[in-house]
Amino acid sequence: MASVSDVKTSYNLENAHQTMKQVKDKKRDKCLKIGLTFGILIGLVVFAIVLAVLITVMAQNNFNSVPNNNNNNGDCTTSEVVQPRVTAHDVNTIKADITEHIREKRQGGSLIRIAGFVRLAFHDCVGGCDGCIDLGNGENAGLGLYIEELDPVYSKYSNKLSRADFWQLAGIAALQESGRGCNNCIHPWVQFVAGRKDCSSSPKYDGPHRMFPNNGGHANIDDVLGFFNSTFGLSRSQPELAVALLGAHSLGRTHRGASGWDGPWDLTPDRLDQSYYSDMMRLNWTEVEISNNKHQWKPPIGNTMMLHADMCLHKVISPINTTTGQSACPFAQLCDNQPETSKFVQLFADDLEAWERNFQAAYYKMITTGYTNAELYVPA
Ligand code: HEM
Ligand SMILES: *[C@@H]1O[C@H](CO)[C@@H](O)[C@H](O)[C@H]1NC(C)=O
Ligand SMILES: *[C@@H]1O[C@H](CO)[C@@H](O)[C@H](O)[C@H]1NC(C)=O
Ligand SMILES: *[C@@H]1O[C@H](CO)[C@@H](O)[C@H](O)[C@H]1NC(C)=O
Ligand SMILES: [Ca+2]
Repeated sequence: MASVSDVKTSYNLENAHQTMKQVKDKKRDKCLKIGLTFGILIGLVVFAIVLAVLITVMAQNNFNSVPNNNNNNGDCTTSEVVQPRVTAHDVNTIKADITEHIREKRQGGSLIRIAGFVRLAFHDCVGGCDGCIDLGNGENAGLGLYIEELDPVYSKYSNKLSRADFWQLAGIAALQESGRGCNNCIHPWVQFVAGRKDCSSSPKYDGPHRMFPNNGGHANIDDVLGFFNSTFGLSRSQPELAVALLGAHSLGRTHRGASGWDGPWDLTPDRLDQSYYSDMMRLNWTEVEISNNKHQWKPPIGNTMMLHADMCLHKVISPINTTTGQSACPFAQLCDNQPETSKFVQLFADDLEAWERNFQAAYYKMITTGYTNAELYVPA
């Protein structure tokens, strides 16, 4: 649309230039006949009149072209939208329904679905948030249960929003629930925007394999920061965004039956508190092999853990043996601090507000992956 109006404008300008040239030529003839002084006077008057006419015409053209433009835009948008817009009222209803589901599934007082829904929201946005998860990809192991459980809830609202939007709303509802009544938690305020489109096989996915940073569990700092840069546009020159987002591991746990790793990152798996960062800094972590070619980090006491992808934010643990997954520096206290990111692990362990701010920004980038601002809308 912009190019059409640009062409129109330059066409008018060209006409104007040509008219101006003709006027100037006429003026020169008169000058020769009547004499220099009188000629200049007449010329100035004619020039002023023509200029006034030109300005009026051009102003009118501009005035006309603006509403035309808007009408065209309006037509395009209307013809593209298939799904009716979800309203703010709908969003509140659906979110309350999801929250009720999270509370129903609590186990031993812990709201274990909070972590599951946040992980689902993350994984759906790898390759663009599209309501589709490839359960044949080992990186997605364990997500099938959450998808199955959420589907009866989604089917109540499938005429109002895409599954991709619904999963992101579930992630936001989970984040909100994790902060309820928690003073030492972040309370990230993430604007829910709608307008995502499901892939045709939703909730299954049958397109080309999507890459995760895990690299068979051998991830190092370049894998992790490179992944967040290329997948979610979290710039490598602002590693604090990646460090803040990975703090989502303050929620949930790894499962032997899913990824094969074992244990939670901290002792508060339904709370987005700073333990993930402070434990990483404070505890005497040692690398252990928990099964063939699978290594994780363990503290002296307790069953918590860190993946290589977590520990590499704080310590230089590379090179990691690509066959065994073993770190070249298996005692974290003896490893160098990671020069790019360790300072942000420290910052977020100390400063709740700084973590919240960076988490919020990074999370919003994640959940809008694959869409332009024009394709998404804030429900009204
Ligand atoms: C370098 C990037 C990442 C790696 C290598 C990674 C790896 C993993 C692994 C191996 C698990 C365990 C899965 C299982 O066995 O059940 C897991 C769980 C989880 N991840 Fe990540 N993750 C990454 C980034 C993220 C991000 C960006 C988020 C969210 C913003 C996230 C949120 C979670 C949550 C909440 C869980 C717990 C799920 C549950 O308790 O069921 N992760 N992650
Ligand atoms: C970060 O992502 C941009 C855009 O995809 C890419 O051009 C650039 O090479 C990436 N940088 C790194 C260090 O991965
Ligand atoms: C940390 O753990 C290692 C390995 O278990 C041990 O040798 C070392 O003494 C511990 N360091 C401290 C300060 O406890
Ligand atoms: C990786 O570990 C295997 C088994 O211990 C060993 O044979 C190999 O040399 C190691 N590779 C590197 C690059 O250190
Ligand atoms: Ca926690």
